[in-house]
Amino acid sequence: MLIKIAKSWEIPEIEATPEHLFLNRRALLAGAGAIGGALALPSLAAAEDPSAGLYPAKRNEAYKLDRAVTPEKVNANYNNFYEFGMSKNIVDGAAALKTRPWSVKIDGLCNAPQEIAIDDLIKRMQIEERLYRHRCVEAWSMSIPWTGFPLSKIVALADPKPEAKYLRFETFKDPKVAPGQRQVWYPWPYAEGVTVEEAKNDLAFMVTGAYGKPLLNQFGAPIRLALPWKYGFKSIKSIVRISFVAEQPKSYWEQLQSSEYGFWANVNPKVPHPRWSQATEEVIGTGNRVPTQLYNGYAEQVAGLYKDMPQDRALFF
Ligand SMILES: Nc1nc2c(c(=O)[nH]1)N[C@H]1C(S)=C(S)[C@@H](COP(=O)(O)O)O[C@H]1N2
Ligand SMILES: [Mo]
Repeated sequence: MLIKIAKSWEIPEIEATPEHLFLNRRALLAGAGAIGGALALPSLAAAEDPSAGLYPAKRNEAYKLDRAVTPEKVNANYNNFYEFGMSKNIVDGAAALKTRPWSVKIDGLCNAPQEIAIDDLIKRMQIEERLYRHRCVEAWSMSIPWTGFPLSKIVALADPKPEAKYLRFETFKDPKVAPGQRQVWYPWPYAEGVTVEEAKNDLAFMVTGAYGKPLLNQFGAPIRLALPWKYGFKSIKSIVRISFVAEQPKSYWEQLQSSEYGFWANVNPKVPHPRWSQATEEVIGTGNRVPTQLYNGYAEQVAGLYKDMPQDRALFF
């Protein structure tokens, strides 16, 4: 099928309606008022973090960027973390999240189900630094020095049974600290999923740090995912549970609006979101708008994962 696609320079102004406007519409429909204020609890200062001594980790030079790293100050003040509010300014709200003690439960169809304390997990997994691009479905991007370990190591640790076809990830649920979660008509906790094959791809990265130190709360401390070839909403933050399952998991966004946020969510400049173009992206902090690349520029590493799949499905969004 031929689809007429406007060249990036033909696209007038950013048409993107951010994810949060969709959420706001729902909030209005539900007749809700404003979100309550966050509790003013201090976050774990980087120096007190039990894993602080492991940073900065050695950079893996195989992961290069074609653009500058987004300054930490810019990135750390422009975040999507709907548990803490609809705006990009969730730093103060996210400070209420207590990231110790914290553990990650691994369960479902695997031979070694277990619950691991976060510091034991980080120590065990030989963390490294990688420079990754990040492309939000809202048509903006950043570049981040993440620190962490390949998701394939979690697969190896869990030893999945042959029936396991997917991993399902879940974020914490605690409406006392996360005001967004008091809006009970959303499908909390935030959840996401990938196939076992995707999880074994070397690019799939469990992130425990950024900019040479343990993750700041707004980035999804103490552990989040980075799937740089997929739209950013797949990169779930503050993970408490990873389950090996037989059926394709339904993500938070898919439950809200499956016609706009599908399971695969592979970055594809040629397939517009139903409400805006994906042909270009605003590089946050630079004022520049650049063409978006297929699989966000990672086709060489990941296109093979989807070769047997109808391309219109794999590359929908
Ligand atoms: N638990 C949780 N994870 C989440 C989100 C969220 O709201 N809650 N937002 C997602 C979206 S839409 C994006 S673009 C990225 C943003 O990551 P960043 O703030 O580090 O740029 O996190 C993703 N992971
Ligand atoms: Mo996003």
